[in-house]
Amino acid sequence: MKTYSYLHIGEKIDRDAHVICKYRVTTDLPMEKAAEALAAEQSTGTWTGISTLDEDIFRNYGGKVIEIEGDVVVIAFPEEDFCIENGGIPQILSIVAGNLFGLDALHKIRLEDVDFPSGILKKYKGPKFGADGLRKILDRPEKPLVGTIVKPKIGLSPKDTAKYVYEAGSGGLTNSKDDETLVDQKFCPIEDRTKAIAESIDRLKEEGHKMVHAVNVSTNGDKIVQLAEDVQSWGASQIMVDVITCGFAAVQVLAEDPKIKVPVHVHRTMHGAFTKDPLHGIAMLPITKLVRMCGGDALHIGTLGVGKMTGTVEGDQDSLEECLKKDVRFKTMMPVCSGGVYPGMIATMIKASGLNVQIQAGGGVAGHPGGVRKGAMGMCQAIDAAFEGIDVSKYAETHPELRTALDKWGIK
Ligand code: RUB
Repeated sequence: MKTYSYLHIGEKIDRDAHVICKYRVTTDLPMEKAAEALAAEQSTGTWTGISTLDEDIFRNYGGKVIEIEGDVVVIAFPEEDFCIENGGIPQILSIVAGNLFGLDALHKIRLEDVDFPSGILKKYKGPKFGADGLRKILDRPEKPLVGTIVKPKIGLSPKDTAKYVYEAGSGGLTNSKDDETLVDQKFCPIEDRTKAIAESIDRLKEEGHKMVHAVNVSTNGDKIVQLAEDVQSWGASQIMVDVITCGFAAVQVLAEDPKIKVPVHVHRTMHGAFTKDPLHGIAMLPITKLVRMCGGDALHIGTLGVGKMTGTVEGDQDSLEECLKKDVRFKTMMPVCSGGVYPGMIATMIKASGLNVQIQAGGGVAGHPGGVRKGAMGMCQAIDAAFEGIDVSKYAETHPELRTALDKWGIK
């Protein structure tokens, strides 16, 4: 039986006719062998030679190992291996991030990056609003957006949730959102919550302050579009979806629904299962690319090394840059820094992120000794200090809400 080599190192390939994937591989095999096993499994091969593979199939559809550098392997998959209309991101992932994770010969493997050819990219629409659209809605052209996650995550009634949102907006926050575990529990039905929050946001608007609140519509595939449309009809100013638990297709179907006329906030709960190990899983960079293609308007990217969740400055910066890159066909997407955020870390965070971000705090607002409104003020003051380039302790001398926050949580 003829054997085929998937090694094409040094050969010229048309990068715009392939999906190019970069993997970090940990294995006892010689790296060439591991790379070949990977390219074979994800395209035209399997663990043994097969009588049904011929030259034409191999040439047209076989994955090509085009680079090996230390533990990094680059594989180019022909564009024809993908079917976007019927298949989409689920089918893309089955190739670039599929069986390969289970191959016993690879102790660990991490998808670090993926580049798509223009033929695939043009089948996606990207964000409807994006970072600029969100800024326009909020009338906040330059400063970082500043938000909160309503806390406690679960347990508040619709009325108390709406009160929290009103207090947060009165303190100056531009954004608030449901947490990932809240959807439609008995203690806080989504219809009542959305309507009550909409009233708070209308009241803030009458008082001259613009704010949006993302209502979590993460649910089963057969229900998500209807729920999002319902939530919008009840007055939601933004919707939220969990991309990992609901899937990329859920983000896409919401973003591309012509009836949905509010931005889509994308949370990433569960990502730590595959992003945390630097040698195994999937980096946030490919996730970010896919969410932007699918039309997320804002995406959690981490806190650039200062918050409560694991993450590195470099890794989060990669994701942030991918959200805001201009040389792609899609609108930019608002990077969201969230998870254990409090006012005393904002200067450090902004130094690493720049100003085009949404910074949000749950505990860092609701944990303020003066309550939600003062907690929101403390966050806004920390953002203002960083925006104006004033040392946070100095700024706190004339801003008591910030002073209280620094006294409680310190400076990082
Ligand atoms: C925020 C919170 C969010 C995290 C998720 O609450 O718990 O769900 O942002 O992390 P708090 P990530 O401000 O009280 O920590 O954004 O990294 O996905």
